[in-house]
Amino acid sequence: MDLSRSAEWSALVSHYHDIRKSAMNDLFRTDRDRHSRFSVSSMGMHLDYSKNRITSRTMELLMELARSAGLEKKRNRMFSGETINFTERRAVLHTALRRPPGYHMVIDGDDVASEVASVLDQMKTFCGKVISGQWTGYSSKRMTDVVNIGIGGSDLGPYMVTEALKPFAHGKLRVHFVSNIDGSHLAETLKCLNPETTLFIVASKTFTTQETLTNAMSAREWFLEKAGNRSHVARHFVAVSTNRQQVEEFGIDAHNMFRFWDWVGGRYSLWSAIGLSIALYLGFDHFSGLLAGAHAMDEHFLNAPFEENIPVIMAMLGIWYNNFFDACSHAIIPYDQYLHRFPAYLQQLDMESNGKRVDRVGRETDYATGPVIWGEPGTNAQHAFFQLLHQGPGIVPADFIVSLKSQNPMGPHHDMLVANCFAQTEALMRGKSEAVARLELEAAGHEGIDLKMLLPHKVFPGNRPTNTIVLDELNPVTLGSLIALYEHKVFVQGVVWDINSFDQWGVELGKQLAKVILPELDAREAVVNHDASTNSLINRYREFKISNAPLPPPQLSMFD
Ligand code: G6Q
Repeated sequence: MDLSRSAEWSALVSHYHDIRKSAMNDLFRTDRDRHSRFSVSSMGMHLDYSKNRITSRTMELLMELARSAGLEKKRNRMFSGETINFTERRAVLHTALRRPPGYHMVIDGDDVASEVASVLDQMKTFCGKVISGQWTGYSSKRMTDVVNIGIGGSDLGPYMVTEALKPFAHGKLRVHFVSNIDGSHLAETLKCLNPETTLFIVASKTFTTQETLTNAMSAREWFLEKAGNRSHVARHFVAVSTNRQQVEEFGIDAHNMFRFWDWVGGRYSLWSAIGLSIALYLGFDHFSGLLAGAHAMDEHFLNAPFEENIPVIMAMLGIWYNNFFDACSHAIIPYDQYLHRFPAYLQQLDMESNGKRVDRVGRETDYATGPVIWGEPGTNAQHAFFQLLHQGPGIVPADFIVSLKSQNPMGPHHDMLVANCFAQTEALMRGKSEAVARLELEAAGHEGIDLKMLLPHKVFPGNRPTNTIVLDELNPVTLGSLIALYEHKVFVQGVVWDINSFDQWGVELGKQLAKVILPELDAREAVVNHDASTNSLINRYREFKISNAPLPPPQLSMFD
């Protein structure tokens, strides 16, 4: 399909011209059913999307666009394990990881249902042993700390989930995440750990990732400094990977390897054994709850009509702003401190999936694709970047996420949090007109030239769109549904934009060049084979290294 020349796209362009000046305030005033028409409740989650610049006609046209992109068929192709990630020749089956057993599907010779069930069993048994203290370290002490060493998809999901579900942790294990190649990350983490009671999970799909392997090797050195005997590594290092050979070469016993499969993309892998740190920290039952919540969202995505389908609605609203209002970013504002890593997690999910500029047949798109995703928890965000949301020149659509139930009821805190969340979406929509701003200034005693100078700064244009997602409670099940909601939102957008949401070639070039530069940092002669800027940066560091190199040990002959 030639998206931007399709009849459905053109209809949206002309509808945009009809609607772009309409004010949401007026739409609410003239339509008493607006809120109930533009909200959906399901799975302990309420999506209110009535504060968007839409009418019923907008939604009809957006759903027509989704249908014309073949969404239904493409959604079914993903769920049934077809090779939709065609540039890597892989199926995309993270949904199978959270599907109850009893179905039949064979991918690359793997009987998917039984493979998944057997790894889940292995995880369950292992978690049981570690949590109960039956699994002991080399000095017969139980484990107190788990360190997940991984990066990207092998870090962001588990880290985000363990932070989000802290109140559900059983408390017998602490969990830590080391991802950055910057030695400070590992060093700071190890400072508070005892090798006798620390379990390392080396989480890497490929087991070739430079950062993860380097961190894992340094962690092993740190461990062996105290433990001494290499045979002790087996009690303290386990691996999650698709690459058994590399895992064994690293020195990890294959019995302590938890496998997953090529048909699980890195950024979609928290549901696989990559979630081992989650299962250890929360207990296996809560990990199962997370999977169940995600599966409920899968079923909803598969079965709900588009008009009531939460991921489809959110995806098409995103397309409405990205492609027709030229909004090029999207903010995620969880009014929940436990979700403080959720925007960072979604950055990878969305931007690595849909940050593509060529369509499926390799043509450059003449329309925008993935937006910049960003955000921070409210209310902190209000005191930081909300200025731009309210009075900046363009619109930044935003998702506000809040729970009815607080995990830490304490005086007025939760009421204040919720009031701020609702007030911000109201303020973004309502704005403040020049007339109201003038009255307020006059009431405060301003007049004449002083009032004239202040007035434009006090006006809020309003009409700024938001979605509000209200969870009954943030718990393993609702978090599972929430994450799966965004996964499917990203999928729908990729389908409409006709891009491959499941590869990530854009991360390769920098890695290749780093391999060239690494040995050059120790070159004896000045490096000259890059551009002038890169040469100069390399040489600056080289010279620093040379001038700070430890002095060679004194030669005896010098004292003869
Ligand atoms: C995600 C990406 C990427 C990947 C990391 C880690 O979709 O593929 O973020 O997860 O590069 O890769 P490994 O798990 O192979 O170490």
